[in-house]
Amino acid sequence: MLLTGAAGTLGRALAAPLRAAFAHVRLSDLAGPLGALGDPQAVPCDLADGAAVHRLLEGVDAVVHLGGVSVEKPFDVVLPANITGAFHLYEAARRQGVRRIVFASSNHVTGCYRQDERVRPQDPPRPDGYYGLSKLYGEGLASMYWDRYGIETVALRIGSGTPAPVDRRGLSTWLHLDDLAQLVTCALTAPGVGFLVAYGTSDNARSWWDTAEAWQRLGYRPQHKSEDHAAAVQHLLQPEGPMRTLQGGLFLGVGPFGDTTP
Ligand code: NAI
Ligand code: 15L
Repeated sequence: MLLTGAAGTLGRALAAPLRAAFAHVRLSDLAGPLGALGDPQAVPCDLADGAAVHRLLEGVDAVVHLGGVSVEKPFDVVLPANITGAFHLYEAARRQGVRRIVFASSNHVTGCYRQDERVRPQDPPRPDGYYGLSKLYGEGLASMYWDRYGIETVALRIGSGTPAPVDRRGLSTWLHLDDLAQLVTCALTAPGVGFLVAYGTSDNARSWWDTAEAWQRLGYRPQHKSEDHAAAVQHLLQPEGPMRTLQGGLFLGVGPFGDTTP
């Protein structure tokens, strides 16, 4: 099994539980961040480098794909890692016979829904920026590679993976890191998923997302409740305007960017 983005926040939280559950786990990230992991077996790879991604997937049967730009940035920053990189990953998966990919999508695919709306995975996407759009592209790739080539994907629209909710928005979006590990393990092992989109959160009473059916298919049962943290953070609000009223929160305050065309 391959874990991309292994040196990132979620990758560092997932490596140990994945290694406990699966026999062979290959870690990968950009060379710089990867050095800090101190794993001699880890494989440096820039997702924008197609030939390197094809080598990275040799002998791999499943991928947890976390690698890429994880926040809102200008399009020319998002493009190579998240769009070209996702294309390289799926194309390498096809050639190498990978059976399943767990794709770290994001709640920012639907970040322009209002916070008083409840969203299901099958509702129309409303991305809140270039980052959310790149995750929508990844979901589209996953759908196409399932329909045409039989490669299964669970696309997890992750909320906010943090040790505890950080503000009122987090009471709706939080994903405890132990629940993340359970969710990713379920996404790797649940039978017959085909192409499935699920939101990734803990058991949050204030959730904006109706994802129960997808969780049932995955067998995911979150163990943590954001409401236990409500008293500590519910007074912490985003600035007034779209950052407070739309689900994407602070990402709505990033951009537009200056002219970044070459
Ligand atoms: P992160 O930014 O901490 O980690 C991402 C990793 O990807 C980094 O270690 C970075 O070096 C690597 N990376 C960036 N460009 C790359 C490239 N061209 N080639 C290879 N590796 C590259 O992000 P985090 O928080 O760990 O998130 C992991 C994944 O989950 C990301 O795809 C992110 O978009 C997604 N996600 C995370 C959420 C969260 O709450 N942390 C919420 C929703 C989605
Ligand atoms: C994401 O997609 C980001 O990767 C993460 O850094 C958080 O900002 C998260 O969404 C969120 O919406 O809280």
